Amino acid sequence: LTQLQSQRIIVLGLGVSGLSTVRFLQSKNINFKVVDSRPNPAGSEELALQWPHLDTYFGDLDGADLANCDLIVISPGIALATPQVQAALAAEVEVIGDIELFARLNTKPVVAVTGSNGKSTVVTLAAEVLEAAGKKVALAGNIGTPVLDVIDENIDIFVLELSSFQLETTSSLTPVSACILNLCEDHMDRYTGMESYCAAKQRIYVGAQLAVFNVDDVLTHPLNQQESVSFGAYDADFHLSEVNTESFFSAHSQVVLPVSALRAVGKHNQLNALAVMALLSPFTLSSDIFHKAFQSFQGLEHRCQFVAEQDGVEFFNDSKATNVGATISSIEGLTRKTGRLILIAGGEGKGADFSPLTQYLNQYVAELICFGKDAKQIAALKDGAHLVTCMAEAVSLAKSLATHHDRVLLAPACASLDMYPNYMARGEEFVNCVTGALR
Ligand code: UMA
Ligand code: ADP
Repeated sequence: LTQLQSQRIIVLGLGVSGLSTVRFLQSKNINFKVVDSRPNPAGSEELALQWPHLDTYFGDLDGADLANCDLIVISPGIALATPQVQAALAAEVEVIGDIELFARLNTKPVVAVTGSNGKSTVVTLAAEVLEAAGKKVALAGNIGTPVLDVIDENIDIFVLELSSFQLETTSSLTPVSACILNLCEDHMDRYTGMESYCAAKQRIYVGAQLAVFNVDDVLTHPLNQQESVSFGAYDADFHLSEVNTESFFSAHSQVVLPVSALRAVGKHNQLNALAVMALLSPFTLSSDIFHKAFQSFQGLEHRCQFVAEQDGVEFFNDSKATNVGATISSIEGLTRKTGRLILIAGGEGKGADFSPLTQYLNQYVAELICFGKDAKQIAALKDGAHLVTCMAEAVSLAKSLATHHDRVLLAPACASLDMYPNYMARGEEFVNCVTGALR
């Protein structure tokens, strides 16, 4: 803190994390300037209301003089490759994120999770298990609550969801355990390819006391020699096993608790549960505690969530399926012996290659309905796909195509930002279109 007090600091980006950095630095009486490339950034109203006298610069970063300071606390939404940020780095300005600031100041244990899919589910379940064990837990990071908002709270353990963007600017985190759940193409508009995306994710293991990796996803395996445990369906430290036709979550070949204890459905959630057990292994919790938390955890909103049933047709909202991998796991999770699957997809594809979807669209999806910016690219993968212009049309068409025992799934494989403020708004519109028309 003393060092921060003597530095010329720029808080770059005024969204949720920028505002939180402002709040934190203000509370410590540290001086700084706020910069955002947008003329009217998300947090500007709150800033004007609470701290009208702060030094600010909003607009083209060319005029922001980023190279003329000691430290930039950058928001995750701004790429390090931004030319003005590169110029600052070349001028030996230190550029860190809010997670790095947190890591330098925090003294409490941290459990950290990254991956392409399942992060929010895993951190939430992990936090609930720790709470069931009587711990005071703060759940923060990419999930929504910025870490600096909770750093001063009376907490036993921090459970952090970390994005690749956040990891790029973090180097001092020393988690008790850290996990990369899985890796599939995402955010290809920010990375030059899978290699640089994976390299950002691998940073989570660097200071970790225990690396938790997915045995079936080689990209998640730690690159360096370090203490590690694996999770996965079969040949892993934390795995599934069958005893007298019943499935169990097991650790090192010892049965821990029945899979039926987990209320959240789908094979991917069983893997998420195994990841939680592996991540929390350093805390030596009893199986009763896992049992209790697994039973009460219902899964998160907008993730493969059951919405309604009408005339024997079930509707599921997986608006959070914002990349190809998530949509594939959703299709697999909802494929059953009876009835057909009708998929609604499309939106902002973030430069992704959709071709891995082809096999799943043709094998498991009976009708494909697409809308949004990159709809045509997805529709092109399946003969007879339908193109519509909005959610209301998509749901209405899905209803007219569906018959008894069919399932209608919103799993867009795309971000929502071409048409909605966020994936929640998209999921809510789906739910409204489904239930509104049901009345
Ligand atoms: N932006 C500008 N100019 C700026 C600053 C930001 O145009 O000067 C734009 C960014 O390009 C981006 C948007 O503003 O489109 C928001 O960026 P931000 O860095 O201001 O975001 P915050 O509001 O601070 O929220 C961030 C995370 N957002 C991103 O990484 C884009 C939130 O994750 C996170 O919950 C929050 O910090 C608290 O830690 C959201 C997210 O979409 C949920 N994450 C991505 C994902 O999960 O796929 C990585
Ligand atoms: P994240 O925070 O990484 O985006 P979420 O828990 O919010 O992860 O889930 C995002 C999407 O990924 C949802 O569509 C969900 O159904 C799917 N999903 C969850 N866990 C997994 C997993 N282990 N593997 C693949 N997909 C998953």
